[in-house]
Amino acid sequence: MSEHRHSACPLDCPDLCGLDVTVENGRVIEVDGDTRGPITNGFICGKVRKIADHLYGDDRLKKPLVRAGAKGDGKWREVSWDDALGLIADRIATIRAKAGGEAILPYHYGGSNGWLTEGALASRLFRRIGASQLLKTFCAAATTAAARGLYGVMPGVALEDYEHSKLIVLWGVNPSATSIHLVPIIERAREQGAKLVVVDPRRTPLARRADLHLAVRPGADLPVALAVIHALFARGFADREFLAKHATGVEELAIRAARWSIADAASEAGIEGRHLDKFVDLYARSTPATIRVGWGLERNRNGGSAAAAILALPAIAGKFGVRGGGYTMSNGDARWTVSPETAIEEPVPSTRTVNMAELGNALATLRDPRLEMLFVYNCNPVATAPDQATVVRELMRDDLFVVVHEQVMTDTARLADVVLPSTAFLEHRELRRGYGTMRMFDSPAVATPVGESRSNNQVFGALLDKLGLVKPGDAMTDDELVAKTFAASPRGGELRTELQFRGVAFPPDGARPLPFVEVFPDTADGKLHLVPEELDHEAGGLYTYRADPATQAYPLALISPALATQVSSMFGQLRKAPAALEMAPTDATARGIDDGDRVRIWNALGEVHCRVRISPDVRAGVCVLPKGLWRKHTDNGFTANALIPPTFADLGGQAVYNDARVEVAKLD
Ligand SMILES: Nc1nc2c(c(=O)[nH]1)N[C@H]1C(S)=C(S)[C@@H](COP(=O)(O)OP(=O)(O)OC[C@H]3O[C@@H](n4cnc5c(=O)[nH]c(N)nc54)[C@H](O)[C@@H]3O)O[C@H]1N2
Ligand SMILES: Nc1nc2c(c(=O)[nH]1)N[C@H]1C(S)=C(S)[C@@H](COP(=O)(O)OP(=O)(O)OC[C@H]3O[C@@H](n4cnc5c(=O)[nH]c(N)nc54)[C@H](O)[C@@H]3O)O[C@H]1N2
Ligand code: SF4
Ligand SMILES: [Mo]
Repeated sequence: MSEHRHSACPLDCPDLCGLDVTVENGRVIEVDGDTRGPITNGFICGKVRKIADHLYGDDRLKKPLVRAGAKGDGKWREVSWDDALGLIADRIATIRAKAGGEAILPYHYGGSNGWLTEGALASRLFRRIGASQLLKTFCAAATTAAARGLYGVMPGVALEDYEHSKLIVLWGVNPSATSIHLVPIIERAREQGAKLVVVDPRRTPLARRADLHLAVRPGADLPVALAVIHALFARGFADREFLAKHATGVEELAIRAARWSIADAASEAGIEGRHLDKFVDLYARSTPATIRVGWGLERNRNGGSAAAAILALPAIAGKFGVRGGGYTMSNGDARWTVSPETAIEEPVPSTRTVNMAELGNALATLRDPRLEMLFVYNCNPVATAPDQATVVRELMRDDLFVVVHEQVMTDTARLADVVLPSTAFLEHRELRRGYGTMRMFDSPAVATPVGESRSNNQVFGALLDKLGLVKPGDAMTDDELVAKTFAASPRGGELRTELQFRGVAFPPDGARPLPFVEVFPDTADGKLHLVPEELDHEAGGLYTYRADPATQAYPLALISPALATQVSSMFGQLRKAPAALEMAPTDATARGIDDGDRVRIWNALGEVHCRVRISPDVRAGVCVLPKGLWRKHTDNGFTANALIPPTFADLGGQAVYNDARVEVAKLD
């Protein structure tokens, strides 16, 4: 007997789809989109439509495993949960007694982005044992710092409101792969006469159809945005009235932007000045105009300042105040008034913080104490962290105890001492608010967990218990954690009722709040700060351009955009096709490389061997190797991440995935 159940997709994707799941005897048979919220409108991506391949595939972990051979050689012994957790609890206790809690580092990122799996009991456990803390910088650290610095916590233009725009700017974002439900909305807007501008080093599917494509050099968005700001001021397009009422730092920004003429910025970005002029004109004259700020542009040395300059544009040009006008960054900043933090019930200790983007270095060099245990959950750092060669080498260190809680045997799990099988989102309850669409879902478990897999809160709850760290009154189960979260907020009861009866809830300002009409910056003075002091200090001069790091030895910029078929590295086990480096025809010819050749891509950090695909869609000087590939997808077991420096952007400690510089040569 099959039955239909409602759920929601908590994967790291802006769309946050409501799902209609067909289940038979506890097994997922079919998944499709539902119609409980706007946008999804009954259809979803292929990744989740085919999630049964992930849930029930050969790579799914079913039992706790303990390493039985040398690190990474693939020999495992199946053990009971009690033995596995006992082993881990003993190790935690011994390390704490000998070296202190800071010798333990929890290592985690989005996994599935829900509130119940992202923090909750894991946060409580690692706080109570005084572990080192992780600064989460893989993604959105620079853009969030910029957005919060300028606007505080303020939601931007709702994705569904793009339909009302007359100009849509996609800046460092590729919705055709990463937010597919925005594409039909953009298409509807275009049918109603909207123009489309794409700023991206690649000719993405939407760039191909755009009215204007600015194929900037990676990392050159800052001069481009500053030149536009300068031109808006100089050509009388600045909305002085709006700025006087709502902004601070106007003159200071104008002075800093004046450093960049259209000609200089165009030359730095490798685009034509007349195209940038056209952009200024289009942007100034179109209303409503909105900018979808993506994440491709933040992942370089200038990423924070670039995001800040782009986010300043709608204020300078007076684009707020109408439906479909402004910008969209993360709509996770909708004012939910509830926070999962309230259920953790343990304050953040004053232990040291480790930036996750330098995992390899931290393992190699941190002392007093040295890191002795890494506990990985919701994350696959071997495939997703920078400086992969160092990460791999350090994870294989004999005196490091590595625990990985995972759904499938990932490249990271392979290097673990203990692997714990994790449930997937249809197998556990999840509470999740969107960072694209402004809605929240409470999705119950709809399928039977595969094998002996357990949810994050089951695992971390059991460890708290084994270590004697449970306190009276602690919420311990998913249901208790949800109840506590809502009970702590004045609006919690209302939200809970909405979720219970409609299955979906919207923020108090609604799902489409109008910036500067219904929602305003929540900064101390309610204004937007164009040159916020904290950011200026952190960046060592906000809006200061750091030059392209290319050298004669490593002249090509390597970027690694998202694949349509995966979410970062997730679902990579299902990918059969080997990796291919995309290169511009001129760069290939200059190196005597033909389409399909095997090549070596290298820099001082490492090298990757794979095939090459010559593509007219990549601008000269840039090559592309997607994010999230697994080691099996290349000829030498290293991916783009082996070439990415463990350095940071100018804000937020952000990882700089799109700042690698490399050389490429034909192999054999
Ligand atoms: N299918 C799918 N969906 C996803 C994901 C996925 O992996 N697969 N990942 C999810 C996650 S974790 C995130 S963060 C989002 C990311 O969503 P996006 O921001 O759309 O993703 P990216 O592909 O990383 O980058 C977008 C574009 O930036 C361009 N780019 C690279 N460097 C620069 C630069 O310096 N300047 C400019 N202007 N553009 C640049 C790339 O060519 C790319 O087309 O998507 C989410 N959705
Ligand atoms: N080269 C390159 N690398 C990049 C980027 C890039 O642009 N270029 N972008 C970065 C970006 S944007 C991001 S967001 C990061 C993402 O990097 P990661 O956080 O490592 O994300 P994923 O690759 O999705 O891996 C998440 C893992 O969590 C597991 N998981 C899912 N749900 C659960 C759960 O409930 N419990 C447990 N225990 N595990 C679960 C999944 O099976 C998956 O293996 O990657 C970054 N890496
Ligand atoms: S990954 Fe994105 S598009 Fe696919 S089902 Fe989930 S929310 Fe929807
Ligand atoms: Mo991300």
